[in-house]
Amino acid sequence: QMISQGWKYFKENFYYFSQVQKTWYSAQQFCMSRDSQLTSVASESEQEFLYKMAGGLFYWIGLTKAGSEGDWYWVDNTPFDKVQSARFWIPGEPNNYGNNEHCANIKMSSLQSWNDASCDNKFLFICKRPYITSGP
Ligand code: 2F8
Ligand code: CA
Repeated sequence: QMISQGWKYFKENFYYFSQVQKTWYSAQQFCMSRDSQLTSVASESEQEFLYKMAGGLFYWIGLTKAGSEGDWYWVDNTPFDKVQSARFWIPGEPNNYGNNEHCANIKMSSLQSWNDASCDNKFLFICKRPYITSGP
């Protein structure tokens, strides 16, 4: 059972808060090996759940850039809403520091908690897996 393996349940999904640090890509590979993906953040309540659980430590989330424009997207294919998501960045972020910050993490215990960082950095990470039931 997932709970006994350390997954936390919130609103139809299970979340895994790692205890080891990995690069963004390696973290996503780990999540996929557990039938999950680095977490998306699709609502304020989900963001609140995640930053509170993160407790001020740095955790990779499933947000990265694609294409020549470097548009942000969720690796689990949740549509990225740039307007609704703007409030979740730390003020001044994303700043693409050193022109090499193409992955995002939760860095602050605050609704405004996201930072863009180099995908090669090793951080803790959060996997998300939908809870599927067979229905009524
Ligand atoms: O001041 C914000 C800035 O802080 C660091 O760079 C000095 C962060 N780097 C990493 O987390 C690797 C930047 O991403 C951040 O914008
Ligand atoms: Ca940054």
